[in-house]
Formats: sequence, structure tokens, C-alpha cells
Amino acid sequence: MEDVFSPLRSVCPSLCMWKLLPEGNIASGKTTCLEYFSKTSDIEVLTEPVSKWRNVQGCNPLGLMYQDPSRWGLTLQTYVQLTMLDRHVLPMSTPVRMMERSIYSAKYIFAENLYKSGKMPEVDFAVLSEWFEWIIKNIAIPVDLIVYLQTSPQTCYERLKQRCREEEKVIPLEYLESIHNLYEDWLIHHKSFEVPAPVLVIPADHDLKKMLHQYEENREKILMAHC
Ligand code: TTP
Ligand code: MG
Repeated sequence: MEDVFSPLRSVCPSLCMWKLLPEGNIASGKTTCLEYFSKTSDIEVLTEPVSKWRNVQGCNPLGLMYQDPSRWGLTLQTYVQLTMLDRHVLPMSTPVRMMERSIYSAKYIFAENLYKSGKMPEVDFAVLSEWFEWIIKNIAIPVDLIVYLQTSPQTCYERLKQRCREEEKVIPLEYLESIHNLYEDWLIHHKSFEVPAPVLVIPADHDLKKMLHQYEENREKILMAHC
């Protein structure tokens, strides 16, 4: 593919494709963060394929998983893994790409949570894990920065109730607490899985106005740290 940024590279040799991932609990504000930066020129924003998870050839694996995680957890997580991989390998058309979540959090947080809570059978988890290991061993999935939107589970719970996504009405606070703890162990305490990139933590319990202010304050760190 033609390198459209080659003139820039001669001025700034370290210029490279800059890939960053907003990460965080359900309803932590990832989409809002992406929408905010999508107004900046030369940034490509890939929002999460939730609509696909709600409708694959007329079926709703997200809804099925929440209704019966033991039966449908593997179905959803296999499809999430595929749709994330599809986004990770899309050729970049701008110097900076922001992608909502990643194949890493799908596995290290959501699949892990299903398994650890006894809702995903061992054989399902083993098959999903082998798929995942094969993918990250054989396909390059470079990430330059993780922007961790750190929230309290309670804040996410309130936002979930306001947002009222049909499938998510069954989510209890305890579920968000488990997801939160897995995130903290992964990205803050480094106690669980390898972290694929440096992590920038942004406190994200605040209202929209304050969040947008924080994004502006951190703009350089988020977008320019590579150059
Ligand atoms: P999120 O990825 O948290 O997206 P969101 O739009 O809810 O978050 P934000 O408000 O911060 O933009 O989750 C979408 C739904 O998909 C949510 O119900 C959790 C679910 N999910 C899984 O069940 N398994 C997965 O692997 C992933 C990534 C999400
Ligand atoms: Mg979102």
C-alpha cells in the first residue's frame, strides 16, 4: 500500500502509525471519548461493533449471553474475538487510529470473567483460549497506548440504567464490580496478563463537561506521544 505519510516521515523520522485503545468498564465512556477525538483531523475512529454482536444474521448473541451465559458465552466471545480481530487488521488510512476496546480485553476481561465465575465451561474456555493464543502469536496486533477510563462500578451502574440498552437490563452491580477488578488487576496492578502497551489512566467518574476538559488536557499525551 502506498505510504501517504512519507513526506511527513522525512521531517519526523519517528513518525509511525499510532494506535490507541480506550479501555474501561461497560459504560465507562469509551464511545464518548472516541466521538470527542473523531473531530480532530487525521484521526480514524473505530467504534465497537456492538451492533454486530446484537445482530448476526438475525440472531442476537449479546442478548442470548446475558440470558444464559453458560450456554451462549462461547458463542458471543468467539464472535467478539472475530469482530475485534477484523478491526485490528484493517489497513490504516490516517496516522492515528483510535479503536474502542480490543481483542485483549475481550479475552482478558470478559471471557476470563465468564470462566472465573463458573459460567463458561472449561472446554469452552480452552477452545476460546487456543484460538486467542493462535491469533496473537501469528497475527501482528500492535498497540501504542491504552487509555484506561477508570471508573467506579457504581458510576457505570448508574450510567447503564440511564442508557437502558435492552440486553443489559439484567446486569447487576456485582457484574460491573467483577469487570472492574479484572481491569484493575490487568492495567493497574499488573497481576494478571501481559499489558500490550503503556497505559494512560484517566479518572472517568466525572460528568461530561469535566471529561471533555480532561480529554483536552491530555490531548498531547493521547495523540502525540509517539513523535
Ligand atoms: P462495552 O464494550 O463496554 O461498550 P459500551 O458501549 O457499553 O461502553 P462505553 O459506554 O464505555 O462506550 O460493552 C458493550 C456490551 O458488550 C456490554 O454489554 C458488554 C458486552 N461485552 C461482552 O459481553 N463481551 C466482550 O468481550 C465485550 C468486549 C463486551
Ligand atoms: Mg461504547
